[in-house]
Amino acid sequence: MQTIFDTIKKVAIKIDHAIKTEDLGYADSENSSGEDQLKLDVKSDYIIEEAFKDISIVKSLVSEEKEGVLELHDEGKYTICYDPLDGSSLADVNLSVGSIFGIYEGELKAENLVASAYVVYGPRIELVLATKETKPQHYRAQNGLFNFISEITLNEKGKLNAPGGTQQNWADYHKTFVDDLFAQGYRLRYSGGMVPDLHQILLKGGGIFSYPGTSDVPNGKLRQLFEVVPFAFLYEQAGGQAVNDTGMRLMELIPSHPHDTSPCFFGSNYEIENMKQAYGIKA
Ligand code: P6P
Repeated sequence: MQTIFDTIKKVAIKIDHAIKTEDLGYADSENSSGEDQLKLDVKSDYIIEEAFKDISIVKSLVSEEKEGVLELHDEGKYTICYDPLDGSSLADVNLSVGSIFGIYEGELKAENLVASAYVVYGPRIELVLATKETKPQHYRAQNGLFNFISEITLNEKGKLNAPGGTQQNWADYHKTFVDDLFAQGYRLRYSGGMVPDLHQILLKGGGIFSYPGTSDVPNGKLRQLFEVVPFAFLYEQAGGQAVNDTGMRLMELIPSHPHDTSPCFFGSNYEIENMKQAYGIKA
């Protein structure tokens, strides 16, 4: 696993350089979800694929930017599902973006995730990773090297509220849930970038990020294998919870297609219990 983590560190430095030096324009292509691709999306995906293609323990790759599974090594042990540059359109307004990696062993379902990592490209390059044996480990890059900062633990209750999705399409009970937290004094922290938004809650001790099913997107927008499950793993390892709109653990998801999405709630225990109550979910 260390080889995979070391490769992610190398990839992070290269993608950060690309963000800071290359064209922010659109490529003349779409990803498998039909979204226009930025040249940076394509470049970041290429950097990651090139980095992992010669690592024999990597069986295959699944990218948000490509359809299907890229088989690499028959004798490999791990499949890496990744979003090479999540929230990439934020780069052209100089907001933070990120890369997300889910490392799976065996069938591509949440319970088979054995490690997770994400990189935040912001004022600094930061990396958070965890295995089943560790709490999330926070690193910060300096002069191209990643220095360990601390282990991450979520408080029982936080102060930050990151409500995603188009508000006019929220269910009434979801709006009540969100507004109730603000009435309790929670601070709005939402940039439209999943990685920096979830990173902030982890580093600031807690709160909740929600991207619910909505009338226009009933199954939510965020992809299970390379966005939702890797963060669900990290939030649970940090002592928090990660559930869908029925209260099911996101770590029990079984996607039927690599690009399946899910409504998702990541947060400290107090806020997730608030959500379950607002959604009428029996404890
Ligand atoms: P909305 C970025 O496009 C992304 O996939 C995530 O990074 C982010 O959390 C979400 O979409 C934002 O979506 O609908 O709030 O703009």
